[in-house]
Amino acid sequence: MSQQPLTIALSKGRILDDTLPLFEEAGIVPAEDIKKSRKLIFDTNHDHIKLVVIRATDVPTYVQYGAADIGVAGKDVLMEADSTGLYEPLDLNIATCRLMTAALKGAPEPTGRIKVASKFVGVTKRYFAEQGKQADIIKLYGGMELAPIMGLADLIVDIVDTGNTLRANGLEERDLIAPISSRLVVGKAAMKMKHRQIQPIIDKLAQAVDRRR
Ligand code: PRT
Ligand code: MG
Repeated sequence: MSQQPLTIALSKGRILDDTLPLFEEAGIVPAEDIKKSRKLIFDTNHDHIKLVVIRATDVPTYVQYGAADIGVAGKDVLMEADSTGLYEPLDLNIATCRLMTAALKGAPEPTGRIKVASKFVGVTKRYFAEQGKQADIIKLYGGMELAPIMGLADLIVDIVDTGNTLRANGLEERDLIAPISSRLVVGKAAMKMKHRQIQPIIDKLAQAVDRRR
């Protein structure tokens, strides 16, 4: 029986660096060097599997609308996205980091109405609401570390890995919001319609993740 075509959406940037070796271990290899190409769509060693390489924040959208069947995205992006049309069957345990609050080193814990700068507006709003704290969320698109220095915000919510970026800017970690890693996501419609194709891919990736533990 012939295989239905399958599209996998990969997050470009730092997640891609960890994704490609894992996919190779699971037997899915792009037909050309993705990092040396400006193309966005790639054939693979499987006739029926294509890869698309897109902005991390766009991956849930492609998978949710069924334009891609499977995706790889950071948990931070998934927490911020509306992921009602998605299953999240596998933690790939790659691109690991932490979603944290941070403040100027030594600054007192802010009280009253707190100003928080982040690009993760939805997650930040929910987090402070759960804490029972009043917070004004200020949306930024990058360089969050600058906000407390410039007096724009008391706290930031950002991704931390080694902590070097915070330290270099005179900031320190405060509270852990969530440990982050990249996840395999599958569209709910795709899971139903293409289960026979998709399940073996989930299984192979799960084995590759296990072998690394
Ligand atoms: O950069 P751009 O705006 O184009 O896109 P992007 O930021 O969405 O993509 P990219 O390639 O930066 O990848 C982001 C994804 O990688 C996130 O969604 C996380 O799931 C994951 N990830 C893992 C990280 C980090 N580690 C990480 N360290 N994303 C960002 N960082 C940044 C962080 O924002 C901070 O500026 O690295 C800095 C902190 O690192 P340390 O080591 O100094 O603490
Ligand atoms: Mg980035």
